[in-house]
Amino acid sequence: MNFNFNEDALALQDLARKFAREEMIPKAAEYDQTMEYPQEIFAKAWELGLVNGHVDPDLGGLGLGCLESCIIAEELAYGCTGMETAIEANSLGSMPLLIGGSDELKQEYLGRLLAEPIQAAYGVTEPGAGSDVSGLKTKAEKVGDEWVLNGEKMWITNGGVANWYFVLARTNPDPKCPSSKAFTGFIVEREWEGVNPGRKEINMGQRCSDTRGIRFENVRVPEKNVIGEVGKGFIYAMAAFDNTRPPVAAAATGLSQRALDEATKYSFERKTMGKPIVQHQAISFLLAEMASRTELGRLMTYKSAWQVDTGNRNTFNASIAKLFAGDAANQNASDAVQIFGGNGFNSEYPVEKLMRDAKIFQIYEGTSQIQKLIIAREHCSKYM
Ligand code: CO8
Ligand code: FAD
Repeated sequence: MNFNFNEDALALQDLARKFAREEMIPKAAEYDQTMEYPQEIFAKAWELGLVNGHVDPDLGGLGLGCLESCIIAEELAYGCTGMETAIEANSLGSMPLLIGGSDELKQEYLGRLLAEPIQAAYGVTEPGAGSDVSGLKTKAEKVGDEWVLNGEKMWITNGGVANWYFVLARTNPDPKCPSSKAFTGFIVEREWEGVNPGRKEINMGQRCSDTRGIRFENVRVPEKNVIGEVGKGFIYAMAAFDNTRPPVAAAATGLSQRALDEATKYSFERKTMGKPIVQHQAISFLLAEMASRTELGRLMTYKSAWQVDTGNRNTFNASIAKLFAGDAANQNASDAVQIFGGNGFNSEYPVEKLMRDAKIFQIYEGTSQIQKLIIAREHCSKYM
């Protein structure tokens, strides 16, 4: 592993950092309050090449590696994780297609994302099945040369704004059929008849990100919109996470770094008992712990991304990175609020938003408990 970034990666980092500082931070509080979808920010980021960077060059994309995507995700998340989630959801939505889709399908749907600043979404979770993906009930049946899709998805990021969705549906009704053969992935367009996104959900944090339920009622999906092989959708959906959990861990690290920076600046300014609070060891030790967590989360994120870029299976390390960085973001945000004292609890200061925004990093893209389940399985399999 070598984390001396090359010139291109450093230029991307600078670009994303400048964008976060100049475009995102000044508007973050307003978008948090209004909960409006940040289309203006999305479009500017898209113009700069900070969205969809993972799309292959032969499809017209930048072909960025996972590590470069993580560098961008961390910088954007430093600005606002609500906006960053809205941007990063395009990678998650398109990842199963990149992994399993035909060239024709990729050209059509990834081509759309490159042609205009529009969104994609990843539709797996349902009201009755989140952690237990194998338990999802949305089904697709082959009728003639089309598939007919029925079911309901829940908590879909970009659900109300996406042009198209990746939808995972059961195509083998036999309950004994293994997950690796029972589900199929489809590309479903927002404008097709029978596709009904619900109301925007009002969440604790990352409030400008658009999260919705979506109902699919007798939606007719052409055969060409099947991703890869019929029956392999579960595998594509899981393999996607190996690529997207590192950027989620990177975003959590961006939030950790922001909490650390805000808390450090404040602790130099705020005085009690005749000296800046940074000179109280209790405060400087909190900063030391926050700095350690940020560095460790970043290192594990880089390692799990580097494995993707070097063609190695990273499931174990991606889950460790997501687990550790998600917990680190929550602890850092909480410590930052503590260091700000009463001001930390107030929306005039930036850290209460960080604390609300951080919580979802322990829930989406697999809860912390599910990351432990994956880490334990991967670990134990080496002993069997
Ligand atoms: N790669 C390839 N194949 C895999 C992988 C993988 N990573 N993982 C599992 N598989 C295969 C297995 O090898 C097995 O195949 P086979 O039968 O041939 O051996 C098959 O899949 C079944 O695997 P399991 O037996 O492990 O399946 P389980 O039913 O036990 O379930 C999990 C496994 C890990 C519990 C799975 O259900 C899971 O990951 N749950 C969590 C779901 C999750 O993370 N949801 C997130 C939804 S998206 C989201 O939240 C987006 C948030 C915001 C987005 C914006 C971006 C910031
Ligand atoms: P459950 O699975 O019901 O879990 C409830 C609790 O039980 C959790 O603490 C969980 O960790 C624990 N638990 C469950 N099973 C086990 C087990 N086997 N062992 C130990 N503990 C367990 N999904 C998408 O498909 N696409 C998206 O774009 C998307 N975006 C989201 C955005 C937001 C804001 C939110 C809130 C969710 C989003 N999700 C999305 C869904 C998200 O991935 C799920 O909420 C998450 O995976 C947990 O599923 P659940 O909510 O059904 O909780």
